[in-house]
Amino acid sequence: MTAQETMKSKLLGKIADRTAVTGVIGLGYVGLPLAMEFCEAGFTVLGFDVSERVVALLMRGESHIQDVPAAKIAQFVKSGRFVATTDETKLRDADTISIAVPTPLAKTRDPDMSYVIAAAETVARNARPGMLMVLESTTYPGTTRDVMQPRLEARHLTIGSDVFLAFSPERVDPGNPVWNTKNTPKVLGGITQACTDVAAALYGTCIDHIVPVSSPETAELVKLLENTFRSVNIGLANEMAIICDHLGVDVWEVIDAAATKPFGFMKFTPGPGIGGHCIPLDPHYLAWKMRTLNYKTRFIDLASEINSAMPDLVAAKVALALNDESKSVRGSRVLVLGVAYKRDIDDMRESPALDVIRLLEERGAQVAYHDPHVPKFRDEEKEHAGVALTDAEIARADVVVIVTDHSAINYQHLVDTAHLIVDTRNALAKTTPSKARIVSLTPRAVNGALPATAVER
Ligand code: SAJ
Repeated sequence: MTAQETMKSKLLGKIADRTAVTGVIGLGYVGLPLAMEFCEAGFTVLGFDVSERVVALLMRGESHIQDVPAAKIAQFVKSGRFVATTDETKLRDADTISIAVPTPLAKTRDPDMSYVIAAAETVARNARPGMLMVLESTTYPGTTRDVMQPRLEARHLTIGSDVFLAFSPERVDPGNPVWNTKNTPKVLGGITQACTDVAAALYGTCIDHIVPVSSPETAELVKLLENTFRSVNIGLANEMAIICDHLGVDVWEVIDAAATKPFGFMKFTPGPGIGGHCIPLDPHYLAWKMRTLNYKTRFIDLASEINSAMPDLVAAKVALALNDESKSVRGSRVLVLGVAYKRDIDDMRESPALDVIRLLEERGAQVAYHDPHVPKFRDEEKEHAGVALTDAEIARADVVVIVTDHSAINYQHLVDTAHLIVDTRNALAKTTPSKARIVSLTPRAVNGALPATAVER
């Protein structure tokens, strides 16, 4: 047996009998659930994070991630199965290291690779023969080969024989009641076949369905295709809203009817723009990479252009709605309803509500917000505190703007109480007409009747 085969078979053996120590760098919404799955699979797990606060709370058996119960952490900390640390030298004891650190965009909308580079250097400083490293952070194609591999080779470690290196995209959807780390298929691609084999063996111990692909670039692109697909189709839905507004047609009725097609169609809906830490960001990693190769990724750029223009369109709708009441935006009181980036969560990252609020304040509106999941938040300038959704608060608003359609809101009571509502999410579709005048992104087909402004037949 060659040296490579020996190293590979030794590591495969330690994975099979669970004596391998599995390391996870980055104990956030991706890394912590993964660490828990490794614990459940019977491994001793070493979690590394740069945050003293996170490491301390985890070692107290507490959880900072909504999908990871504190009891599970406490159980594995107590049994010694899970240890969190900020001491990178402890990584030398790990046989495998999965890296799940952030990959944000810089202000220039270019990739901010600082976290990945820091993690790569941490791994390289503590790497030893026999280790498997798997990068999970969403990034541009080529990162594993161009950022991870050279740093390991600089330590005289040959990929595929001394150490094993792969990419495996994270597919964590926080709060998803159906899909979790264990039951979501896991794509992975290694620098060499041996790298792919070892990565597949590791993840196969705790994830139901493994999808090996032929290279890290393939795996990196799989993730980018998944989220670019969403961004482009959301952009199409938003452009359809603009088209329907010009034509005097209810875009929601069009989409709902199109969605009755049992094949060849997938429903996406227009809205006030796109938020979150994935969809607004991930496609820009691919666009950036392709710019370095002098290729312009037109679909990505156009979708981004349309999606990021939606907050302006919403602000214009609000201004028009107030104008129809002979009111100016300046001096009007606006109540924004729902600020999280999507329904029924508390995450504010890249939320379009931030842009809508800023645009309305810039036009002189007095903006308050209510969000049952977000009692307060800080933007670049100041802290915002939510207001209670009382009848008095609704009544004193010149206009209520539904930006995020949380399920917890009583929308019928809202239309019974408010004077004027701008609905950017079709949240009021099932309400019966009442006191409030309702303005949508497009004219609303109420009770099946075409809006008065429908195109002349
Ligand atoms: N949005 C629309 N119209 C749509 C769908 C979404 O305007 O038809 C908006 C949302 O309101 C939100 C943004 O786009 O502001 C992103 O929404 P999302 O449903 O894509 O949710 P995310 O950002 O949480 O995306 C995550 C991604 N998961 C991973 O990357 C692992 C994405 O791949 C998932 O498909 C998505 O969750 C999901 O399906 O929940």
